[in-house]
Amino acid sequence: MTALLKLDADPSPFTFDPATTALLVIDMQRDFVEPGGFGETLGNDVTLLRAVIPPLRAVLDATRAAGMTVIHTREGHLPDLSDLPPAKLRRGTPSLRIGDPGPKGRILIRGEYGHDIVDELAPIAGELVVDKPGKGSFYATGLDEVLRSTGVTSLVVTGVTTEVCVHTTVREANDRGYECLVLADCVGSYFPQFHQAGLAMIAAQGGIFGWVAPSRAFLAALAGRPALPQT
Ligand code: C5J
Repeated sequence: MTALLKLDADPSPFTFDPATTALLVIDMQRDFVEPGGFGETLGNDVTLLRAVIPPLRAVLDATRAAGMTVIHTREGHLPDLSDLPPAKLRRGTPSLRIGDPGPKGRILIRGEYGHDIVDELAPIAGELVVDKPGKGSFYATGLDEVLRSTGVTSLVVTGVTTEVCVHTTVREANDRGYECLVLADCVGSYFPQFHQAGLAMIAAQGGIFGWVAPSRAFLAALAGRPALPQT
């Protein structure tokens, strides 16, 4: 039996069945949100991304309590760099390149401390962690097969960064037929203007890539109550 829930979203109400909806938590890794990691080597102020952690933690708690599927992703590369395209390695002028030793271990390398998910959002037993070499969560991973085999048709998308890995993933998911709701305060960017534009692009043209809503609307829908107005 389906139990459809509905919430106010941009550009139109979003309807979902918790049984066929997964929470996707994208790349909430120390490498992106803490000093000394990949994000900082690119010259970014990583403190901007930490605002995402408290609302995302509340969403994580609620989806776990509701028994929904939770999937985490991590961007990174094998220690021998065999899955790292030379173009990605050469790109830009970072202070440290992917694979170089940094204060939190080798930059963006699987198994290193910096590559793992921050303590506040650490996966619990039973939650899938998808390791991905690219920006999109579907490229060179088994994510699509996992979602299809478990009957997931909708994604609640969170994580970092809005215009890079979140956007790439939403576009990939949309092309594969998934309905994506992006929680505006649970995604973040080093560039506030890109964050705003990224969200607007998702909901524009009647929801060309999906829907956007604040996490309070999603939490209220899960709890079966009207969303509180924003304070
Ligand atoms: C980036 C990501 N920004 N997770 N990765 O390189 O968005």
